[in-house]
Amino acid sequence: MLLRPQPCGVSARPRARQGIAQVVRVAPAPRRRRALPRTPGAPARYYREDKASGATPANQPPPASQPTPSPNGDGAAPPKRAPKEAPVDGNEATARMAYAMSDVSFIYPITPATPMGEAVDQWASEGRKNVFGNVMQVTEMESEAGVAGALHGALAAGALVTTFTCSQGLLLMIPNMYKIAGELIPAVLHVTARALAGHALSIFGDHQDVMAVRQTGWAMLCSHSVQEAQDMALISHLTTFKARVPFVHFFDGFRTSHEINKIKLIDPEEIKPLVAEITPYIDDHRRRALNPAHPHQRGTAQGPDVYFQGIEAANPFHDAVPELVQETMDRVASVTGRQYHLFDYVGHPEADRVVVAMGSGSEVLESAVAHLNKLGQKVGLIKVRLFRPWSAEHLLAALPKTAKRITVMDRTKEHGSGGEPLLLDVSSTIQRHKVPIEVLVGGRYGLGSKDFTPAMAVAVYDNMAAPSPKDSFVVGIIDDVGFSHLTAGPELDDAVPDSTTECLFWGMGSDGTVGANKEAVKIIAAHDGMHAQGYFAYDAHKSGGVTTSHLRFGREPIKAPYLVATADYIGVHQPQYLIKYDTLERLRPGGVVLINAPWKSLEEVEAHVPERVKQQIARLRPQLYCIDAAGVAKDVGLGRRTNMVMQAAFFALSGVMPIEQAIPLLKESIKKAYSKKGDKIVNMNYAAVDAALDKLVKIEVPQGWRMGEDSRSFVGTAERAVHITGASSPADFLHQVVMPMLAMEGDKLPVSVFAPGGTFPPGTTAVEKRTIAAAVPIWDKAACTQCNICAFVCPHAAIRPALATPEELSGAPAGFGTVPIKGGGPALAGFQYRMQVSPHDCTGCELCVNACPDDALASKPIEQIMAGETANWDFFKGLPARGELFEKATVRGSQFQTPLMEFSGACEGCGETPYVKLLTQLFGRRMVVANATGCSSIWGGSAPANPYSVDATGHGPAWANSLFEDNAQFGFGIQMGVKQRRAALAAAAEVAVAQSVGSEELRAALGEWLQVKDNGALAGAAAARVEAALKASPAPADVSTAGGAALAHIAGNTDMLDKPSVWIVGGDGWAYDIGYAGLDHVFSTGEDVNILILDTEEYSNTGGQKSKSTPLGAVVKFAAGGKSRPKKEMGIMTMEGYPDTYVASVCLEANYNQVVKAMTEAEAHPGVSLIIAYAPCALQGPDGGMSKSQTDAKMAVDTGYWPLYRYAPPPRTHEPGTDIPRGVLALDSKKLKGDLEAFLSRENRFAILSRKDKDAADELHHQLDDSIHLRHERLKKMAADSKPQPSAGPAAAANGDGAAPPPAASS
Ligand SMILES: Cc1ncc(C[n+]2csc(CCOP(=O)(O)OP(=O)(O)O)c2C)c(N)n1
Ligand code: SF4
Ligand code: SF4
Repeated sequence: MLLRPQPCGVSARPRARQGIAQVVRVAPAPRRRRALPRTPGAPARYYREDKASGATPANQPPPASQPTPSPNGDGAAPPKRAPKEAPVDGNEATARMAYAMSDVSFIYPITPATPMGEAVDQWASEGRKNVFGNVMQVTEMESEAGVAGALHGALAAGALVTTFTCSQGLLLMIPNMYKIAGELIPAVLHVTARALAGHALSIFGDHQDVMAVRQTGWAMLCSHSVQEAQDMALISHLTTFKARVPFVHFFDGFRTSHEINKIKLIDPEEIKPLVAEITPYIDDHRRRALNPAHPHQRGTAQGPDVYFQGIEAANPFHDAVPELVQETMDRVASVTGRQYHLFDYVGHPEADRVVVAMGSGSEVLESAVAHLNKLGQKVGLIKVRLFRPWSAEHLLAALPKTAKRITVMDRTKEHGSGGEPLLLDVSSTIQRHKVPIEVLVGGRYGLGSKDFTPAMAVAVYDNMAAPSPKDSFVVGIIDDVGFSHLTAGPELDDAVPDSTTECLFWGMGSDGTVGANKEAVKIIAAHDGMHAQGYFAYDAHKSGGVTTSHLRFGREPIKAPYLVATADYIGVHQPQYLIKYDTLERLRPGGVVLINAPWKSLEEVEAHVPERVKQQIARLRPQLYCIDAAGVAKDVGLGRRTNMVMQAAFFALSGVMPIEQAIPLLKESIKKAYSKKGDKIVNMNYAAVDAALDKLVKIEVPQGWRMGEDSRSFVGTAERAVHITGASSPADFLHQVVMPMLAMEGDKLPVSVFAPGGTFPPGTTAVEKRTIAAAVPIWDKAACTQCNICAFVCPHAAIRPALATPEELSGAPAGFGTVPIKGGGPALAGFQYRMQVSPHDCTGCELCVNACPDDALASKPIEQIMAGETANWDFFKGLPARGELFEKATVRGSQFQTPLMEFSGACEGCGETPYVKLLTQLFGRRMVVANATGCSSIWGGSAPANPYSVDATGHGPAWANSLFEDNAQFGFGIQMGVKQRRAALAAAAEVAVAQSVGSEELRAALGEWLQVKDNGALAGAAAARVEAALKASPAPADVSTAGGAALAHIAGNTDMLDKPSVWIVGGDGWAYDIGYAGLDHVFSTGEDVNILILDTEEYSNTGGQKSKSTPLGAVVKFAAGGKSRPKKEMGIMTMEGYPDTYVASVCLEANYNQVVKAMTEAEAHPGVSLIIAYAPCALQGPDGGMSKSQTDAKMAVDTGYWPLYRYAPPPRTHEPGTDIPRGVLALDSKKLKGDLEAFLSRENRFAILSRKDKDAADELHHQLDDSIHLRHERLKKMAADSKPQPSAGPAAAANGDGAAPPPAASS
């Protein structure tokens, strides 16, 4: 083991500094890397000029001009002046060029492309000018289909238009993409290439989406790095006008879009000459536009006589694209000095093995090429830049004549195809041009952002050298079903330059680690001669999840688009992660480890870390440091914000730059970030930096410590997972899949453990045990009045009432205090009551503490109560559920029902989850949920965490997510399927009864069931009787008779006996915008479905963009200047447009009873029901955080900002000659009171505009006030006009399900 005392970073200077008490100077071990020698005689890059065909198309596409002379032999002129260098991510790099080159943009959020839309919206709102001197006009549309339509229209009008999207969004654009290409209109669409939703949704990167549009006729240009994202964006914009072919410019989602790297920025000023060159083509584009001054018609319908020829007429334009792209590449190179080609070859000039690849993976392959050639092999790589139009000639020109074996790497999968798309293109080129090679194989890698590393790339080249190479292989996963995988060796020593420092940070979402690391990248990259790269990986939790930051720093450019594999520095910012995850697995021997913990000695470390970590310390001999960041932050007044402390410690220990230079830069960045908040905050952060350096503690690990010790106690994945979950005997799926995934080791799972089709079992969050609360509520039995409101408001189902007999309590832990149950009559006599918290599942949001009307809950630090309350919770879980003793449809009674949605991954205090939790308490055992994509599909369905669970009989919500845009139709389809199956079941029951088959009990039970089968409250009991009778006398085997067949049918479909309760759930972005057309259609059908809109008044899941529910004056993303139009009145529109729909507007945190009533009534209504639920969200920025969101919710209702009402439609028929019945509207928030401005000033989304532009805010708030009063008057009138009918109240009238009709406003 090497232990030379030299810095792990690029700075060789000692990091000695005044005032680091107790710190032994850092002396990280050296990297075990050697500088890469150049392959003798081989240039670093090798490109073969291709021969243009020379033919000029007859029907006049613009000819390619003469290539610009290439002053340096490589086609690239040196840049005129030193370009500005800056750390940016791929999205920003692209958006800068898109903004500079376009006048109009239509946008819609989708991860990971959203930041590009946000950037252009922001720049436009600041009045930034593009190269044409115009401020871009930016409009958010209702969906990507809408974006594509608007794009087409603006283009047809002659505008310069761009947009940004990926994945499902790109799929929605396909119809218009055909149109735009068919009409030969120049445009650029920037795509962060992302996976598609198939067996599961994935927001991560691969090429499935772009491959799904390769047939639309758009040119497709691929960027392989952050630098290229900028350069290819520009090349696309410049070429499209000449070519009259629209361009998709794409790069890898997350890997490139979200990687921060130091690049050479193109100054929009310096491209003006290039723009001047294409001005005639831009003018042509405008002249071709639809214009009554010189009209023409387009978009005609054509018959068999001419349609075909019309398509072929465009050929010359598409044929000309490759030359035009190359020409633009050359022109751009003359300005930037960076020369690209349609296919760039790198590697040995006489390579016998060549890989063809596209995207960031090619950068990884390039490091393998360097490594292998250095070992004396002859390998090469062709990087595909222009994918469409495919230019076989240019590919062949780039391919070394010596190549005998070729592998094509695709980052996509096409089930059932003869090969993935890039492979097919290369194959056809090879075959049609009769290229004499021995082997051509294809492989897949990197789907859904699976890491692709240099060692895997080496495996690809090794495969090619084998006597019979694997074809259609995968790399990066273990395919133990088809055995198609290649096995990679150890990671390479020389994949990054020797001078590079690699760092890995383990943080918790919202603890500031990621933000601090982004700042560190900026600080270091700004340093002369330094390069920096940052990549950040998150888990699926909305908050409190794990983040890992992968940072690299060095003196040479960093081309390493993969995770850090051997870290010189590891920061463990949450000490519990040492137990939960294998945090040190990627540590380089002798590297630096910093743990955020108050431990001061090796003994203390030993006492707290698991055996596995001790073994790693013994084996890897890190330089180990601890810091009590929480203590430091508290002392300087920063409370729980430990990020500045950890960042200062990082600069002190990592050695990436001398500490005496780093500290002033860090302080400068503090000043920049916090000066708006005042000197006090700035000084507190300064103090945190200074104190951090003083409080670092070096833990000396003696030579030979624990070496040679028995490692049988080594904790493996499963054991660690058991530790996390607290489970004692993990069942198969949990053990094999869920637990390794929870331990962040899903990457190691083989194909065979997954259920094909992507299904996951219920209730897995119950074993997750995140333990993220700093303090949890403890119950005061003397003060409690047993209202159950705390449980009612808890978003996480982490506090629940217990009911037990004295006998059941005999084995209770000592701390399990109870009191006699209050009320409930004889049925409850003798029962004891308790309110129990689950300390591992509570998020510490304090909603329950603030909601308790009796002050019977107080937050206590988790370490004080953990042991006792864990034992209490475990005991509580063993008590019988006693929901049946209570009336469900009450606030108190609902909380005695076991929630069948628990411990979701939502943010602390989320306002969406309590609604869904309550639904499961009311109807969970018979619910089917169609869930739109959005926060509710992420906290509700991020594998392996499934919060939907089952009751003691195994019944519980069946949950599915189709797509964001089609959820209403999906839920409607479920209902139609259910309806058809139940109709067949009813028909069979009728036959069985009529033909007197089966036992007498069965026939009686069936007869009864037929009476009540559509009544949700009664069908369950009748179903149980049918099932019992069937069990008692099974169906006869003879299915040849009608009666026998009917009985067999009933026996085979008992799961349809109880009435399914179909719920269509989603956010306002879905309901008001992208899914509205579907929703509207479902209203029109009158079918028995229930719709719940979780209305956060913005697109929460993608970071808070504007929806049509966003109110006037709110500053959200895509409305940087404040929303200037009123929100859509979904409830009023529905009541007026579809009066037979049940409609309720509710706010759980403001009126508990009303929401229970509304849900009960909605479910009982036999037609369509709509509940619009006000859902406080962290992104609204309530004053005091989510723990105080209840105050905001109450003010929202009091001021009329959020009205409460319930509308019951009239009966569907009425007696001739009587009055036509009307629906009944109950306005539950009758009077407006309170001060609207006081409410608005509590919420950052409104307050932000008041701070920025008081006059604009006053005006918009005034308009908002007016609209609230107008709506209130309107609702009052609607309520007064609606007369209660004797038979009104669909619930009572239709099925007697126990729900009272809403009272009329007058009653
Ligand atoms: C076609 C398509 N476009 C965009 C997205 C990205 N996307 C996923 S969720 C979401 C926002 C959801 O907002 P909302 O419906 O209000 O629900 P919330 O997150 O607020 O609960 C968006 C834009 C997508 N999944 N599919
Ligand atoms: S603090 Fe929040 S998560 Fe914990 S029990 Fe209370 S409401 Fe539930
Ligand atoms: S709705 Fe808001 S609070 Fe709830 S999970 Fe989404 S972002 Fe978090």
